[in-house]
Amino acid sequence: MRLNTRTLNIAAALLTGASLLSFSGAALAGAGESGHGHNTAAIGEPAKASAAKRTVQVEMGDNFYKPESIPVKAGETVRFVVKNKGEFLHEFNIGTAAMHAEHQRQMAMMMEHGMLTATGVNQKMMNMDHSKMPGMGHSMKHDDPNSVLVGPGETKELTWKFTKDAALEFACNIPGHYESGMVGTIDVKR
Ligand SMILES: [Cu+2]
Repeated sequence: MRLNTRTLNIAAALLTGASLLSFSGAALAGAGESGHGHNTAAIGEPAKASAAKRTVQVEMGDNFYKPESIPVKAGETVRFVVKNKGEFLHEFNIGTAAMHAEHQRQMAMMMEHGMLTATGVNQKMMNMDHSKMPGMGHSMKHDDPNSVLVGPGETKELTWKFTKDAALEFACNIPGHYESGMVGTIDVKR
């Protein structure tokens, strides 16, 4: 385990002030929902690919999406086929701007603890018990139903049912990527 001074300093910096309150609050809230850190009911629900009448192809690069906006209808089930043409690991995550901000903090932790690298997922580190690490619950895993992590050259799928009107975003929450443009809009309208 890598617990040098730098790790601790960065963890401490991440956990100061307001972020400490919101991070531990979210971790507690997440503990009751079968290990998932997010309450996804507000944005819709995961669905089977066979339930989708529409497929949207999404291309990811370093660091952008094509297309940059995807309009959907409330009640529609959409199958997203996400191809990573870049050289780095990227995420396709459906959520509100607030959910992405929260997820960015978690992914910064996963990166810092070696669970994620610039090019992939370290399954051994991801499966370790992280309960002794500052700010990390033992259920800290990248297993959110509204997200896929796609390695360089890989293609993955995510099928989502959008239940009600909402201004959502698809985003990559790997540290630095959202800020450099890996975010697009999903307008859900009746
Ligand atoms: Cu990315």
